[in-house]
Amino acid sequence: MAELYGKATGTSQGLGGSMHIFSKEHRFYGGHGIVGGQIPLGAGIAFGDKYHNSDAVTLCCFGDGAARQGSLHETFNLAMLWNLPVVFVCENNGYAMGTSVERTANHTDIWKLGLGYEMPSGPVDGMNPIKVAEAFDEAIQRARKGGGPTFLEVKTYRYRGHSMSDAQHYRTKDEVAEYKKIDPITQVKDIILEKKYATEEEIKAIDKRVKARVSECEKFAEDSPYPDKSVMYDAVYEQEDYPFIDHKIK
Ligand SMILES: Cc1ncc(C[n+]2csc(CCOP(=O)(O)OP(=O)(O)O)c2C)c(N)n1
Ligand SMILES: [Mg+2]
Repeated sequence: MAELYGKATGTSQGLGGSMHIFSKEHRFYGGHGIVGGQIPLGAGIAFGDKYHNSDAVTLCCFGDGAARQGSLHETFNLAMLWNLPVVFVCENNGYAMGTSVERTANHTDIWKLGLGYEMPSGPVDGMNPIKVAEAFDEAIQRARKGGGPTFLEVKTYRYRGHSMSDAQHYRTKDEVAEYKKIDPITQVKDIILEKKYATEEEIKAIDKRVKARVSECEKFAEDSPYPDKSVMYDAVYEQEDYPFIDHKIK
């Protein structure tokens, strides 16, 4: 939350902001401002793990818009060639900003992009959490046993606009309402109640606890200081003799 607010107490010391929430300690490597930039980076992290004989598996998540970037193909090729422990996850939420999947290519089965590289690939019902868990489990186990990459196209939906300035003229309210009927969180709640894993009251208590935790995080972020000007160039490449601007902080 503090990173989202650009505060010094954030995981990237406030230098990353919403697009570069990053924690090496927790193996959480972004957010990337360059759409699809994380695809080759994810394979690079998996390469590092393999090189160091770690049993870690990288989950490399990106959107349907990002899947149309050319670097996906170079990455898939090398990930297969080097048998890297990585699961590529395309979260197909139907839109890249306001551009529907149908408008970005002549085919809409994004998972099929893996087939050209003989990568185990398939669609997953992203509105069904159990199906998602099963597909991820299988892919992670494969990577951990030395079976290499998997490509999962998780078909889901984005209820909200891309940003606050998105007037959502590209879809109807009915379309959004249809997806809300099969909301994954509601589905999980129904399963929990049906199987009597918890009562309605217990779920309400969990909701309350989570809301309190989020408010606590918000307050922590609001009360934290902004980073000092002196760290502005700490995490970027810097050329000492850059001729055009005097970028040294006074
Ligand atoms: C290389 C690049 N091109 C364009 C943009 C502008 N941009 C930001 S988000 C976005 C759409 C991404 O769509 P998708 O991958 O489906 O992700 P989603 O927004 O659905 O999470 C675009 C085009 C960018 N950040 N980087
Ligand atoms: Mg998208």
